[in-house]
Amino acid sequence: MNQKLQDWVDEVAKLTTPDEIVWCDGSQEEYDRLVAAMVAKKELSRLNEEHYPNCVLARSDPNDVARVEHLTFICCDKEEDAGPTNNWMSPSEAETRVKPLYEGCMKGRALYVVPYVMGPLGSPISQVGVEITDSPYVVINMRIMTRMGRAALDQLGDDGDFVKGLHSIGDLSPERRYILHFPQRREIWSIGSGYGGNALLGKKCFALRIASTMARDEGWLAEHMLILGLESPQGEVSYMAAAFPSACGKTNLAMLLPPESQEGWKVWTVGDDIAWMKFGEDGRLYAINPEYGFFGVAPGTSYKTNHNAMESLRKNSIFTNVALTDDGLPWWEGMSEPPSHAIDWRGNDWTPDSDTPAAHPNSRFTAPAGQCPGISPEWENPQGVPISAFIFGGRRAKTAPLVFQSFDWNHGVYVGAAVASETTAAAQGQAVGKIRRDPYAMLPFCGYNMGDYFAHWLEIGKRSDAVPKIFHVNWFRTDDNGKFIWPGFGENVRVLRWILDRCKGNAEARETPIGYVPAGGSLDLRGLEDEVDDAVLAELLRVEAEDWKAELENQKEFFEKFGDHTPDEIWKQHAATAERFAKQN
Ligand code: O2Y
Ligand code: MN
Repeated sequence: MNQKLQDWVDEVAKLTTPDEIVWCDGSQEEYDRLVAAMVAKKELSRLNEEHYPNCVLARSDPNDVARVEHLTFICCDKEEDAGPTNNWMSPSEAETRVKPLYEGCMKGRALYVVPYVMGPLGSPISQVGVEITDSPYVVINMRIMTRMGRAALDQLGDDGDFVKGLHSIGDLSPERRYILHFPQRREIWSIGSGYGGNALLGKKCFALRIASTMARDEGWLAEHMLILGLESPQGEVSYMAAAFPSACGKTNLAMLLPPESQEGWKVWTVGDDIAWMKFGEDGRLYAINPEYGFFGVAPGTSYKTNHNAMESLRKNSIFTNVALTDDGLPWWEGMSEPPSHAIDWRGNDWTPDSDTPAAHPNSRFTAPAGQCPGISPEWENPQGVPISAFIFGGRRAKTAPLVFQSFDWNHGVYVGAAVASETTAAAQGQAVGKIRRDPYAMLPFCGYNMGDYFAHWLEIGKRSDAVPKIFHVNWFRTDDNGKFIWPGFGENVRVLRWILDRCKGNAEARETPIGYVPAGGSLDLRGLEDEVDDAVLAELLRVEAEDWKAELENQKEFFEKFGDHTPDEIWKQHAATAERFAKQN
């Protein structure tokens, strides 16, 4: 028994006064018992056993349906260390303002101790966490999303350290909801929410906010990136990690199925959301997926848009806030033809004539990653997979070409820092088309000052000559009528192939002021000629000086926010880009 863990559990139990303490072992029997108890209390319902075996539906409180960035805080000593893009609360204010909310909060409930490992068991890149929670919904989700229970206690050992996560649903009131991170003492407090990223503390709270500070201190990377393996017809697999802001199709890219015209090419999924990377002895960066499952957004997911995601969720999965058909099947907008009647995510009758969506726009499926038909044979390799390319991307109607490669590492760090996306109404509930800067897609997830984070990336590049090449993609370029001009989805494998060819020095490129774009003929468009003719390709790869003038101004305003924390090198790269445009004229 780990004494530090026992002492912490005792301390939390004294504060929260639960009726009982349950140490979770992560077994199937424990999972089944928890599900059965929740079904009996009508907190879950079982889905059609024939079509969705061992699957359940959960409905969250209607006031608790998404991450709450405005209630998410970094609690370090100095506000400056949290930076201007994080909310900050001093650790002493956390003690007086938030800790009292935990007093007696588990009375009448069980306290579950959930030990878990982020990453493959025994991996030198993995880390142990323990979440204390009073939510059985959290326990069953954690069992899918992490390696949970006895195996984690074994990995922790008698004297190992772990990240502490204290979670209570509290009274679910948004007025008493807080998600706090203490990067210095590697601790998380979450109260007042039972949903997703607020409550499954291994994911965004640990694997990104806390881990990004550990990575800075220890010289590695904790990133909001998918990891995929691209296999050539000759059977050689190369790995890439990619960061995109939300609503850019990250899970779809991680699970891409190449079209028939790309015979022999295959994409393997290693992870769809988070990558932890450390240097190997050969100087390459090796990545693991710290997660064990997918917590995917349901609306828009279909056999047409993401076949492998649909196959992943057909058994042993939890659905949250989706609709329920009269046949006991889960349904959401974009999945298939709407049913003539369903029960919506709030539990009300719904028909296609209803004014409200059947599934909540942020409804989710929690599915075991091992059920994905395209899961990489290497996804549990404790050593991780060697990364050849980093890919950044955003949703841009104009400005960003389909793909470009950075000139070198430092330029690529600047490209990552300048990632931005135009909002869709569904994604942000804001005006459509507004530019939101989201460096490395980490804006809501970096546990420290983002200016220092850029500096950390620059430092990583100094450590090795074998760091990945850096690229930027944009699947969302439109014509003057607002119509997408790149087909996207499976066809994106053509761009991945160009990226791979560039990594191997096998593809021609044309230099532009922002980086290298594919030279004529180097992007394989065979079979797409009708859709992507020469004029469309020219538009997809156009780097328009006027657009970039506005873009550079917008970047400047953003980088200024970080004051002295923005590294000089970022300003140097920004100025060099402007100069290259000036020279062009
Ligand atoms: O709304 C939530 O709680 C989940 S957010 C999420 C879930 C899975 C993967 N990525 C995200 C995200 O916000 O980046
Ligand atoms: Mn994410």
